[in-house]
Amino acid sequence: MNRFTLSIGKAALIAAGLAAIAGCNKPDQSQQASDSDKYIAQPLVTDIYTADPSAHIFDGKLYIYPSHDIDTGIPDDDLGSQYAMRDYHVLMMGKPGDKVTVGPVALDLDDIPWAEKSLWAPDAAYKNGTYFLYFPAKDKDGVFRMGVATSDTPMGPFKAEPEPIKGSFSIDPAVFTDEDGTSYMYFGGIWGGQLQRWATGKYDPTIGDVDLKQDDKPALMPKVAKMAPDMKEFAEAPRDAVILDANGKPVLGGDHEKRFFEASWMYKHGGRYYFTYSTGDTHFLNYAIGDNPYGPFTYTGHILLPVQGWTSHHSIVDWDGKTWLFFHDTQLSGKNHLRNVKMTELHFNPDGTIRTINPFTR
Ligand code: FUB
Repeated sequence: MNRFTLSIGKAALIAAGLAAIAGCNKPDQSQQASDSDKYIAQPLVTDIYTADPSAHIFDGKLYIYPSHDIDTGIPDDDLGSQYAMRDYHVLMMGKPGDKVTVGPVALDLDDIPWAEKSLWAPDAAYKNGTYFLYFPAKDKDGVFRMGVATSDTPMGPFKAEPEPIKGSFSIDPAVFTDEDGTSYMYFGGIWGGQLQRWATGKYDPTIGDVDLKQDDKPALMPKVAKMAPDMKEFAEAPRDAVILDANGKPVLGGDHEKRFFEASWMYKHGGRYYFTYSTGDTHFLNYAIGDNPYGPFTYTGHILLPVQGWTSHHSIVDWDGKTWLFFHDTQLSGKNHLRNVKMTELHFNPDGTIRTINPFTR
């Protein structure tokens, strides 16, 4: 089943309601699932649809930088055209369990000179008094690039740089700052995220909408690049963050339960580097461990089993003495492109492996 056949099935169910959907960008309380106890966690926000949560702790408070899902009525396709998001809002929580504040618009598509559409999964970072919002968007040629915007507060508003980051491509930026103060961006996503079109190092639109269809060859790998001191450019050309299997060989393109699809995140635990990611069409969140920020990373296991909805995306942070997984599902809407973010505690075993989380109680 491809990325969107599931969506098309669901779209058939909602086709009768399409007229009502136009302009309906807020969760309808009457649609919300009544059997909320079947999920291990509840939506953090019910006023708007939110997805792809990148969580950070700034001055002891939790800030989540999510996508802001909207319903435009655009039909589903293999490129994810229905994910036609146009702005970002930042979420803030004072301490675990507190009510979440939904910030005003932090960045709008109309205020990004180079971007045409598709504000997908963002991330944020802080350095020397400035907050940085990193985001993917399609440029006027339909090619995903990565932009950066700055603010002097974590909630924004953010001001976008006039051009995308030089040498950036594909989607899902995740910026990790190591203990020595060096920051790295991890990024990439296959299928609608276009990573396969960069397989030769140059954008090739003829490569198609899915993957390279080379199941016996190494999979397309996520990318990593050190950030320049000003945090607005790459300090080097992006390189592969290679994911190895248990035999020390690159994970193969045909190994859909292990291979990288999208949704990079980096988390450091016990001095080791946990590269975490989504497997897309098999719907897992996985982790792979390395001993430096560039990898290679050895596939170790699943963090989260498939959630309700096609996409899975996450972040991991330490906060208030615990480790938290932020993720999303479609509890509020039942629709793949109208998601809601959640959080739940993550537990490590003594050997550093992660206890796999089931997002359902039944
Ligand atoms: O939200 C749009 C896309 O869906 C993200 O960029 C992917 O990670 C997936 O969650």
